Amino acid sequence: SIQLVRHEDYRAPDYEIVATALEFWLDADTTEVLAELRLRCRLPEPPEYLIFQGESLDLLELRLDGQVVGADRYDLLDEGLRLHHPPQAFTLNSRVRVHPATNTQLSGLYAADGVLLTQCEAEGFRRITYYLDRPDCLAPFTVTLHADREHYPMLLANGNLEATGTDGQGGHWARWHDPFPKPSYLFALVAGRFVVERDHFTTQSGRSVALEVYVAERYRDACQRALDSLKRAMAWDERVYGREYDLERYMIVATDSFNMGAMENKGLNIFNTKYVLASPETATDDDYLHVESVIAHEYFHNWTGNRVTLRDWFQLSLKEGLTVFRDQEFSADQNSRGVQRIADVRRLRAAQFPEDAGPLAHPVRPDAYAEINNFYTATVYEKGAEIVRMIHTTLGPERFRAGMDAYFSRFDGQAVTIEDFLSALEAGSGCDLQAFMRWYAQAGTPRVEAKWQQDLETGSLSLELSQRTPATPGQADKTTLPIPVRVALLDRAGRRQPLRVGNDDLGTETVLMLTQPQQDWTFTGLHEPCVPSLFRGFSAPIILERSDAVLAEPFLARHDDDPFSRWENFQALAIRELLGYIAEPTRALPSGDLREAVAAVTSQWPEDPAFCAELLTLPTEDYLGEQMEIIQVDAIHAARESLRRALAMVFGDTFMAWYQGLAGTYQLDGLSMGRRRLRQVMLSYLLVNDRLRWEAIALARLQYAEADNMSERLAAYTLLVQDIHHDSEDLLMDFYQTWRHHPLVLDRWFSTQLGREEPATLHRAANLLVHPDFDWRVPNRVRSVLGAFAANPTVFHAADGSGYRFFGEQIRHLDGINPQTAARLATVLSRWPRLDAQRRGHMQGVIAELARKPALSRDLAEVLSRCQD
Ligand code: DPP
Ligand code: ZN
Repeated sequence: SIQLVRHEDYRAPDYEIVATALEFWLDADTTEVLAELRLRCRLPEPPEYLIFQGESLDLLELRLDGQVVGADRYDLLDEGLRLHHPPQAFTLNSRVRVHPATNTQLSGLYAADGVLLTQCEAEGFRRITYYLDRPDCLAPFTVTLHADREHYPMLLANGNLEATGTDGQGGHWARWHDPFPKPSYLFALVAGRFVVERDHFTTQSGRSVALEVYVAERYRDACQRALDSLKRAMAWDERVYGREYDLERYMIVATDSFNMGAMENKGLNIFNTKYVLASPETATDDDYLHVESVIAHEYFHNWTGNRVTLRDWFQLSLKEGLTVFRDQEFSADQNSRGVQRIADVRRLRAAQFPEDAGPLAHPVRPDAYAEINNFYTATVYEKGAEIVRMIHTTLGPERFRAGMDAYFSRFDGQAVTIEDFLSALEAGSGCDLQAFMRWYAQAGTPRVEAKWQQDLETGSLSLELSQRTPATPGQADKTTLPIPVRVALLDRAGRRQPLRVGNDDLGTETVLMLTQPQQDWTFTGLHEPCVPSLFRGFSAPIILERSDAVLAEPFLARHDDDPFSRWENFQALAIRELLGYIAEPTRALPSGDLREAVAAVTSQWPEDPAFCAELLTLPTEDYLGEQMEIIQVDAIHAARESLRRALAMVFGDTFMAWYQGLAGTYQLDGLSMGRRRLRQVMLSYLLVNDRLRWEAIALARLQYAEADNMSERLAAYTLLVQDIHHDSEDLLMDFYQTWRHHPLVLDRWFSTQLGREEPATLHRAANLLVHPDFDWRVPNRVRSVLGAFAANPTVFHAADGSGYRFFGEQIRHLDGINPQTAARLATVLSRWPRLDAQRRGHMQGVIAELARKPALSRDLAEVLSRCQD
């Protein structure tokens, strides 16, 4: 069985590393690494042995205080090097060899596109040298890089550049020093040939910071968005948190070969090109938004993650949940707060709610793991961000800020826990937050039930809320949670009413704290009929069950003044309509409530097109599936298509008028982006309107051909290519010919065609895997095929199991190349408990067969084993 690391087994390290000096002789085939570690025992007596983690290292030499260490003094184990009888204080020198060109895991030091670079989080540093590779072991690093000047003209590492020189015979070197003690997971080096786009930022205290983005020559013109976003993020963190950047320069390096989105290495971020590059010709509006938020996210880590780091990997959400919350708030301030919140909740519901409801459910702070890479999950990130948001909502911005100030001043330079975080927030804010610890410890999405009653005579309205959290694997019994409920009461015209409870005047919007299994509140002075608007802004990551849904939703979908809540109720109407249709497919669509809600939107020109686009986008098939005990894959697809068609028929003329009227020149402000998004929604409806379809196809083809930006081009392209009644082979060819040399756009060529919901897509996927431009070593490309395939409900969930089997075979192959990416993709196999009996059997069969294979990675083995529990 699989060996687990457990939270309860945490022990502080026996030794600290006082200073780390590394010297690299870089070469793609064989790189030599010399490490000099100055160690000091933290115990009164040194222990019997000390283990340095190491993986896939060829040890050439080992010295202790200058003396060669005899073979009897150490052992090489699977996990690393065990040194016997370590002295109280000593210097260890090791010389090892590593092989970047054959490192297809993309963890440790690897070669990609002629560049040498590193990824160390979570445990990649041990693939570079023997080390105490744990986040609570902090040291200042000095790093000297030697390389051939022709192939690797630029040599980068963390911190400040101290010296450079030549080595003779075409070699050169550079020495970097990072004065801020850091754990090894934040180490980075990069060697290669780049163009550098530069800018600078003057901090609040007047220091000038050099900003540098390193990209391959062909990407030279696509760096402006990243630099702008970075400067805005730096200014925002000063304004909102008082946090200033601390080194002389901030470097960002872009690579096409990266497992994650990006990595916050101190002073030297390494980014997946997907989240750095943006030009109108190649990037969509969503890409622009993603670049902004990921650039900000990695920047914000400089304080939440780097300056204050983690004691152990169980605390991962301490930096990730907090930093996601920070980047969401940054984006909300840059763009539309309401639309941002809707997007964040969509993501939470698409990825985290299903995770929390299935075999992979785990607390935001897990209790145990086999492979920590498997815990970079939606739960740790997105639900973790929701917990921080609830604390923020509870404290209000000023007290939250005071708490964060206390957190930074107490723990700067330390490796800490989630308890430390809460205690600092308590000290700074003066509020008791202990109950929030339960949100970190308890898995599962709580259900909140709402009931209310109004007495017009006495003018009182009583609201009763109750909570329960369903059992999850390994956690049968659940406790009550502190749940902030942002609430308003709306009269028939949608006006907010004053909130009075007892003698307290709470304004027209307030936050109630639900801390008991059941609680009620009585509001007074309400002589007009009211409807409660609950969980405004999605004030807690729960599922709301309201007893008055049939009455409240149509009203709130039209009148709620909270944009999230209005959208939420609009979605609820659509969901009710779709589930009703699945139960009774002869029913006419759209029914009165939804039709009226849409009519209310379409009766006026869309002043806020981005928000209108959100309202008029139907819930995804996945989200509909989440609403059902057993996911009826085919019925959901059929119902959603029918409703789309029905809405298109009723509102076709308005949709056409909007499509035409919303056209405008390409700009990158929020209004222009919103227009483009709404036009895309309009076009998608027009294509399923029988009367307007031919005109719509012509318009889509024209939009594809004439757009001067990728947002509009890709929107039209995707709709046409995914329309299974339309022959788009000519578009596929044209798109390929135009973009074959641009990897990020070519990824779209791969993924878009796999969105066609027809059986032939299985065959298409198999062909794409042997396409000359397919590369198993590049995660973006792999995801553009396997990820897109698994997201296609019709093909992946084919009733005969062919989709699962095909997918399983590819995962098996990928596991031999890149276990981290294979394990991540394999998590879709956790969906079986909610499938019908036939599909469930097929999916379980694929899991069992995969799990039996020899030589599985620890990553994949753990995911499969948890899927089988
Ligand atoms: N690079 C990942 C992130 O920033 C892990 N730290 O979320
Ligand atoms: Zn992060």
